Amino acid sequence: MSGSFRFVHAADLHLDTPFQGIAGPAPEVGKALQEASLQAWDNVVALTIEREAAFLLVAGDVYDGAERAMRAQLRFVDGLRRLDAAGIRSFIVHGNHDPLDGWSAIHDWPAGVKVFGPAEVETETLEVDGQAVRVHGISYATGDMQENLAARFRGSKDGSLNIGLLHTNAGSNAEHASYAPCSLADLDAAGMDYWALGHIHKQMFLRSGGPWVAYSGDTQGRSPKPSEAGSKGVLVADVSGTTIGPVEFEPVDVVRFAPCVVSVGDIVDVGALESRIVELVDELRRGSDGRSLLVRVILEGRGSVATDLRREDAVAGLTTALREGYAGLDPFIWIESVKNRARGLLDYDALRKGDDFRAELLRLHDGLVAGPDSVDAFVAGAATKLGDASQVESVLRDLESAAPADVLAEALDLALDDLERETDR
Ligand SMILES: [Mn+2]
Repeated sequence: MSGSFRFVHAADLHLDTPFQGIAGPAPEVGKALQEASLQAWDNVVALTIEREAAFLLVAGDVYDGAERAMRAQLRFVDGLRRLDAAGIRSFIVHGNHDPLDGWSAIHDWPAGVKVFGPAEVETETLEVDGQAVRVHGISYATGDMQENLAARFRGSKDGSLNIGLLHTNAGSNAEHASYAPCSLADLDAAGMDYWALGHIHKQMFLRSGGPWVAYSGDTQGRSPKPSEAGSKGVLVADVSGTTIGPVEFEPVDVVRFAPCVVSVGDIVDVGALESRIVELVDELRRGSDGRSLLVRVILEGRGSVATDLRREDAVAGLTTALREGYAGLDPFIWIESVKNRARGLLDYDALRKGDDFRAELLRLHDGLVAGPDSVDAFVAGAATKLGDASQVESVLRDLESAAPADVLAEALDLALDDLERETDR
């Protein structure tokens, strides 16, 4: 049928980004990281051509800083040239990391490229396979954009497909800085069929149709933070007439940040811990689409092994041993760091014999679990003392599925942990 095509939505390329929070990488890892954002961009271009997309949308933060490294600019325009040569148009807006008042070494863009200006929402109209498509966009003039730019967008109700291209914090996501803030209602009201958004680095759909409101996320993870971990890529949207869908995620990243959480509860010694970590990292490798991995190992829970891990240089030694085990692999695996949050086993009986607050807490706990009715009375009493019963109730609602004794045991553990930490100081 006519009007069948696809487009690719990318954002937050952060070309030539400096990598944050990476503990002393090996030289080959450092080199790979330096290239990663640029290679991810090359992957975006290759994927767009391979999937025969009609156009590419880039929703801001092409560059990481106003300085805009020369090689990042050259690599970007190189990619756009390849797209143009393949007859694929590119639509670009700039965001808070790469506002239009930054230095640009490129003044002459390939013919098929549209860089939206900052003064007003501009509209580009094209025809793809007999379907009229209008791409609306606006760039940030300066980095500190506080205006609700989404409110300025207006779609055409003439049978055309309307796409909005914007760098924004939609729905006030508290984990990200608030630039060009707007609400989901603002986006709904604009008359778009698809909102290609940038700024939030985690891929997410705020709406899946009517209209689509999508963040493609960044193209290459940049740190071990949760929003930067896991696969990174672009969205590929299939269109038929004015209907969009499916919209699918495709990874384009080169190096992937992967958290590896290890519960030390049943681990007998450091040797067994190392084996367990290797097993978990193997699992991560199998699910990594052939990408190189930067693994942050997080040790959690209570176990006897925590005592040995507390010895000087124990964690550093474990880190080195793991790194040596993965040396020379391609794609590489680099143990970024080992975070030791494991806690020692508590000898409840010994604590009960004491005369400190921990002993008192244990006696309170023991009394409560002895009689099921007393748990309810305790919760009611605690709610009164806290002065805001709803707080306690809402916590309990979250825990509804858990048995009261388990909840109490968990609370006891947390409290004893805090007290232990106080004693350590
Ligand atoms: Mn960004």
